[in-house]
Amino acid sequence: MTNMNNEFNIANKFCYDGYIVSIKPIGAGHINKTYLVETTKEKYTLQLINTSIFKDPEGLMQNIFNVTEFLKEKIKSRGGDIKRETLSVVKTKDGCLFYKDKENFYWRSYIYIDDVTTYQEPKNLIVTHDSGYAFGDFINMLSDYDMSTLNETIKDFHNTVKRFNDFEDSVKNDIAHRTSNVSNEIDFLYKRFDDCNIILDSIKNGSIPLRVTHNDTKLNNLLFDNTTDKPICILDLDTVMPGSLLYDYGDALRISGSSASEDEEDLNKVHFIMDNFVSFTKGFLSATKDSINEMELSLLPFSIKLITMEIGMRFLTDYLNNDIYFSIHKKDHNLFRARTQFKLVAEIENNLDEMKRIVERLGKEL
Ligand code: GN1
Ligand code: MG
Repeated sequence: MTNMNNEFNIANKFCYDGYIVSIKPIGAGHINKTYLVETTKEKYTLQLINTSIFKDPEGLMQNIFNVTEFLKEKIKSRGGDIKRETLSVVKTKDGCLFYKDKENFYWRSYIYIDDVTTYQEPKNLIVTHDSGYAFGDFINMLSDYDMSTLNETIKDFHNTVKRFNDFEDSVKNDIAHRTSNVSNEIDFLYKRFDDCNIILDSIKNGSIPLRVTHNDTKLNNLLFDNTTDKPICILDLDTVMPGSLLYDYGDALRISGSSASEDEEDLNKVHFIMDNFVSFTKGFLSATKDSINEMELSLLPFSIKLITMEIGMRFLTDYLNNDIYFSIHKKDHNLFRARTQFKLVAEIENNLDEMKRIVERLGKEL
């Protein structure tokens, strides 16, 4: 623990059961830094909130606390286990939802959920189906949560047009002198500009409702119980905000529909798997069948393409901006990530008509 003195002092500010025995870095997120803290009695997660991205950490923690308390009531009424089926915020010894250190860094802590597995890539069709159900069920559970009380933790998070403008700026500014390496990728996005406003327009004209959504439905944000191999808990509630069901569905299939990891360098290994699409969609629809509307249903296939393009665009923008947003672990990491996304977009486009037919058929079976 010699290098962890700072983390040890921070962890000591939280209201933990027992004495701290170890602290070690864990997690695969691109944004916040995460540690596992073990005490003589319990395990906890300690997280440094990335405040260059989350500008209002206090509003963010208030969201998470309120949402998890709300979820606990729902879980209790279903007879579930509130300690395993949602996050539990651990307050500081002063009763605060976060600890602000001397350098104005914000820290938070949760009870660690043990005996679980996370998947970076879809493991099999059952896991894929169950992931679809879990993300749909999350939206259901929050369907009567008062969205006007939520702080917007990142403005315009899934505003694809705004993301495109940011991308255009990064091309114009070219601060890292990288545009010449990526002219194909830049053209790829310019050709698809017209896609960017389709979901936004439908939200504006009211044909797609705003709902309380997760907004970051990566497969590795789901915890699977080791005994049952069923998803039990959804993590990473930083971006729970009003949004569209389509963002959660599309973003999840960006990962759960892919044959390779998000940063696979060998594009020959990257494919959109139609069987995964079918299984995930069946799971998602079995959870959302009573609330999804016709317009949402018809845009499900397109949403996978749109969100995959949006995230790829964000990776490329960050590459052009000299890698200031997503953590990178090797040279050109953001470029590899962008390329896998664009490969998936191209494959989804080729399959789009068939995907629409499948969703139409599944819709009739609801
Ligand atoms: C970030 O933190 P993590 O890895 O769950 C990002 C998501 C991206 C994702 C791409 C707040 O999520 O929007 O889809 O990376 N989160 C934020 O892997 O920007
Ligand atoms: Mg996240």
